[in-house]
Amino acid sequence: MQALVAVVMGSKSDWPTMEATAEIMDKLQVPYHVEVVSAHRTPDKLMDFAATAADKGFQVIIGGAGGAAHLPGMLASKTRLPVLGVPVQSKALNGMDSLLSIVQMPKGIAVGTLAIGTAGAFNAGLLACQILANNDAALAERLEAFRAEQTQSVLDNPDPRDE
Ligand code: RP5
Repeated sequence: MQALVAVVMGSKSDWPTMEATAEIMDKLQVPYHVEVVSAHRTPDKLMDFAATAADKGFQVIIGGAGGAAHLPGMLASKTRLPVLGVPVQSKALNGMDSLLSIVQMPKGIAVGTLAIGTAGAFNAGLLACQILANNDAALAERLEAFRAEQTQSVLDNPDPRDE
């Protein structure tokens, strides 16, 4: 099946975070591609990946990186596809470095930046699904069901002392 979302990350060490992106896309049955593409260690691969992504049929790119996190911005510089950036929580600065280096894109090249860590990774996948759902009625229904299930689970468990 054609992968619609490309999930790339700077290092294998980002996978425990970026797994959350895969989790929601698995749940919503959106086909995706996963690959390590490093802005620093494999810069030529990064440029080629971004330049050919639209022709390969991807509709959204999610880039997760930590530290001096150039990956989402560099991807965005070489593709017209929407790029969602996930700041991976770094050891030295807890992800503030990742967040600031992804979010502060100069005017003219856009990156949609999510929260630091697994919440951001999950929401990047969710947002990609929401973008795709504009042109996919079945996916839109699965999204509505996911949201209804989430709401119901909170309503069914109002006591904070319960598991
Ligand atoms: C970034 O450097 C990666 O995205 C990762 O978050 C961070 C550390 O990478 P490793 O040294 O663990 O490979 O490029």
